[in-house]
Amino acid sequence: MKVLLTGAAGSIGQVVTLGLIDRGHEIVGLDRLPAPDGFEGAWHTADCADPDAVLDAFAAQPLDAVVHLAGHPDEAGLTDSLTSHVVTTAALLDAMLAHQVDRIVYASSNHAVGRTPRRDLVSDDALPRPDTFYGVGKVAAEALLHLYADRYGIDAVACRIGSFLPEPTTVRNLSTWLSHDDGVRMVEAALTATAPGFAVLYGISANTRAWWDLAPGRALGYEPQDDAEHWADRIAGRPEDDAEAAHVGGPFALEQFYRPALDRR
Ligand code: 15L
Repeated sequence: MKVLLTGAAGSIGQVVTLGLIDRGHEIVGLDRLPAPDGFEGAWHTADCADPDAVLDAFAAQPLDAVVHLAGHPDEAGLTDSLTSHVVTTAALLDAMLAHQVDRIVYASSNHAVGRTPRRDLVSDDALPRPDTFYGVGKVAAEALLHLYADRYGIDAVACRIGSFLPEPTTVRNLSTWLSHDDGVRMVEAALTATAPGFAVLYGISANTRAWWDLAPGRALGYEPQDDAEHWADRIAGRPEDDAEAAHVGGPFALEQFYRPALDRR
């Protein structure tokens, strides 16, 4: 498939770009930053929050699908979070309609349900329960994807990613880890699943201590191969581990992240 991949210069973007190219896909990169050294495909240096720049990128070549990974990966004020996650998604969805592109894979986050108390496995029928304004942005972006799926028949898979890291480094990561290889498997499954409509999957590896249900992902063809448990003996406990295990969003659900929604002069 020929895929427009936003955030292609970022930490997830670079890994997913290489992984999809290895699997025979063609990547058109889009990022506010220039292409990383060694990237040889088409590249658009642009901000996804700018609808005209996004339309220009779509007009430059035909596309089969979009993988939307761009966005500030951390907590911020509400206005910035809405721009980073919702406005960017809106610009892409409108450009998709204008250019008859009908598949988008979205990098949502576990923080869309992060304030869910840690008890049972959380599945795709969990109510939105963000732990931060970052999480609110992800919930709202998912809602927009759902609206476009219902109105226009777009296929939109929201991947609620756990902790995308080379290896797990904390006790929480033993539950939340998404390995680089599984991250590529997840995106490819979401790109190629037959007629998913709007769907949610949890982007974690096949962790023995998983906090989220892998069944929705498996139904779309995502078969994770790695397990954070392999690192368990090497991970030292920290005083904050218990607090981080109270809610599935871990540290983002703690009081240290409380802040006013709007920045004031
Ligand atoms: C995320 O969605 C964030 O982008 C990342 O910074 C981590 O906080 C990760 O979730 C996580 O929960 O470990």
